[in-house]
Amino acid sequence: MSGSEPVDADRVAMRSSEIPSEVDAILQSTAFVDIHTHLFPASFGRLGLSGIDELLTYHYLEAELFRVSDVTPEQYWQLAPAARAEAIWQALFVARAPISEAARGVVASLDALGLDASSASLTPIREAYAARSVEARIDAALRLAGVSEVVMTNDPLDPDEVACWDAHAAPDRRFHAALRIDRVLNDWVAHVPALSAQGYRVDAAAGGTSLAEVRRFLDAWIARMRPRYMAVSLPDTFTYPASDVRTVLLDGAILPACADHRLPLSLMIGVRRQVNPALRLAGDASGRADLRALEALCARWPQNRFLVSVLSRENQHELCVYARKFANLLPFGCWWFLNNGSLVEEITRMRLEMLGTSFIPQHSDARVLEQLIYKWRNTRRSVGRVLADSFRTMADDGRPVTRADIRADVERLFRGNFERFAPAVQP
Ligand code: RAT
Ligand code: ZN
Repeated sequence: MSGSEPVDADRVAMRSSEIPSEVDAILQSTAFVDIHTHLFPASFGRLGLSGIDELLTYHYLEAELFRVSDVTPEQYWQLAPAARAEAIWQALFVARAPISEAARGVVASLDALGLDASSASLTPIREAYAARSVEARIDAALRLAGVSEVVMTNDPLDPDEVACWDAHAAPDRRFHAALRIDRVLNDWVAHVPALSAQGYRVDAAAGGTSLAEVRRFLDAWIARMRPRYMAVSLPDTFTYPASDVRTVLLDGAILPACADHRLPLSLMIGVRRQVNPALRLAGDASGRADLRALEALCARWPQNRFLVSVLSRENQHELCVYARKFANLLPFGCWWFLNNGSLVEEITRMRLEMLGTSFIPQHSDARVLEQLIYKWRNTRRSVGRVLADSFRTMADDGRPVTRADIRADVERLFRGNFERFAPAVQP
């Protein structure tokens, strides 16, 4: 709907039959904030992935290749990247219909970009991509995805990424930073040398000056990146409090830094890293976590805010229950193996029933720029169905629905909740 319509049209009670199309129209015309991606602006050079070869060699599709083809992971990794893309194209798009969620996504993105997804050869698609600048690709992907801003994943211990910050890569106002601390929290001992190399006096036991130095490290990177939140992905075995280095670091450095800088901590819980290392990035799985750890964090750190996504379907209900207990907890997204239409509908329906609109339904987790297009198209489709059902049920129960109601709720879910929970902090 356009903003030029008379204001009262927004306040008129709608007929029940009008609700689904109105929800769709409002979802289409609202620009979303994508709160977790692995994307980068053009100034970050080769860290930012885009194009057909990158779309095809996405780890979701690599996992699917090994299910249908005789090629072994070992043989696959011997291939040059273009040949890997070729193998996936032939196996998953030419030899059979691309019916899985990840394969269909490539088709949807190509189609939206005006490219022929039924071509047996990748050559015309590669040529069309090559003709577009990175800047033009970013503009097109954001526009077609209906996304105005994305949040990156910024790792201060990744040498390639540090090089970009050192070179003062030009900021792009559409790309917000998120300070990712997996290496510190999940693999402390292995990363002590990297912290030392950046000038911080830390030791493997996290004793002595270590906590003060981690705090100095975080303060320095917060000043450089100006992140919207700090973030970590955690295993299904995550416990808190525990007698481990992770608890020492959380209590002694991470959570105090979040509190002082008024930054939420994003916890993505439930990944079982490298259950099949031969598959590399595709080798991670998911596991059910004990969310009492989350209860302890929310209760012990009431001044801190936690953005939380859980990877296991079985943890979703508990997450909603905890969100009802703790206002400093904001559930977000249907992450990774849950980003499928059926599960997004199920999870979003439950969240709406239990939390109203006080959650963030989805993030894209895009690693390749053009994935934004299909991931957000899918989200609009799934969430649209659930929202329309919820509004119709409310109208049946006696509270008429107006366009203003729908507009306000869509804005909350896909922009406002994030803006309020993780506001840009002024320097
Ligand atoms: O969704 C993914 O691509 C995963 O591999 C991870 O990147 C996950 O989203 C994460 O941020 O740890
Ligand atoms: Zn991610």
